[in-house]
Amino acid sequence: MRTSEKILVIGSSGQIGTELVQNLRAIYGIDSVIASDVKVTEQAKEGPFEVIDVMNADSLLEIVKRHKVTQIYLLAALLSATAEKMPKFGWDLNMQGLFNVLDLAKEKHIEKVYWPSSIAVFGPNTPKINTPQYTIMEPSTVYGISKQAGERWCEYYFNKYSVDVRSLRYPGLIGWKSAPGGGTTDYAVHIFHEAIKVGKYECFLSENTVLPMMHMEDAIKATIGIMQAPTEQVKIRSSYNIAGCSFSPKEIALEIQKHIPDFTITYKPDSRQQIADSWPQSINDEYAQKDWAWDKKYDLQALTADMIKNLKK
Ligand code: AKB
Repeated sequence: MRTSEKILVIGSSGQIGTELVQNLRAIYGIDSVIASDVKVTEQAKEGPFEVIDVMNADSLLEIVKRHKVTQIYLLAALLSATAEKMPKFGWDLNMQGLFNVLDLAKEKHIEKVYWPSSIAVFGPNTPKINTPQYTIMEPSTVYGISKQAGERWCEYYFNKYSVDVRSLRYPGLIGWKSAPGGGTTDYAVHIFHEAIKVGKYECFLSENTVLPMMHMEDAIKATIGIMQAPTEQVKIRSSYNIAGCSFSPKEIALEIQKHIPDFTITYKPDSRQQIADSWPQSINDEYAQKDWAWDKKYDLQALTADMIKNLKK
């Protein structure tokens, strides 16, 4: 592995960024990983940090040049529920941010780009069970439309300009170190906090809504794994399906009750139900397994036990 790597993580104080920065710093060293967000956060105390508005291409270029950045992980985005409330801003942020970073790679200022896609690229006409890599997509949310368009642009920049861009379609991500914000799958994190704090949880999705989910440790392993994979192994340059485990609110509540027997759950579906109903229930990730040896660690039982153990601490 190259030791002269300089990595910029944009949107580093969010759910994924918080853990990704810690993991990248453990591998590459603190000074080789620059955290950045639209405002100064606690992360600024832990190592190099820049305030970056990803919409501002000039300041992005200045920071990339100043730090001699070689790789960018672009995590700044509006997630599904928030983007439905601000469709125009959601589209602008999710697309312009991506163009600004892809253009840096096209103009050879950086060598490699990571950009997250999502199961939101799929829509109501997609086969819901074991959703294949290649299938009907037709997303019905602003977030999903921006992710699908983004995937097309990533592949385009790879084919036309040889931009080394790599991407994963994340399912709902569940971790104890950082909180999610603005997603439809967020309930699967909140439920643990509430179960431990007050012993009950009101879920904004209905009890049998099955969605694909993943422990954050697996997501970080997949993210760094695809970025470190030899170029020739990364055969899909739009975005790879990756799978963790699938469950409904009722199933996770039953699993939590094995650790906290008095835990109770009630259901009050809101506008996020419609988004969840348009998404797959389970994902086929055979291409990721075959191409760059992706393998997950956590199932629902292991994920629940790990969340409860760590949040109780
Ligand atoms: C969301 O719920 O919007 C995200 C996602 C599945 O991409 N967690």
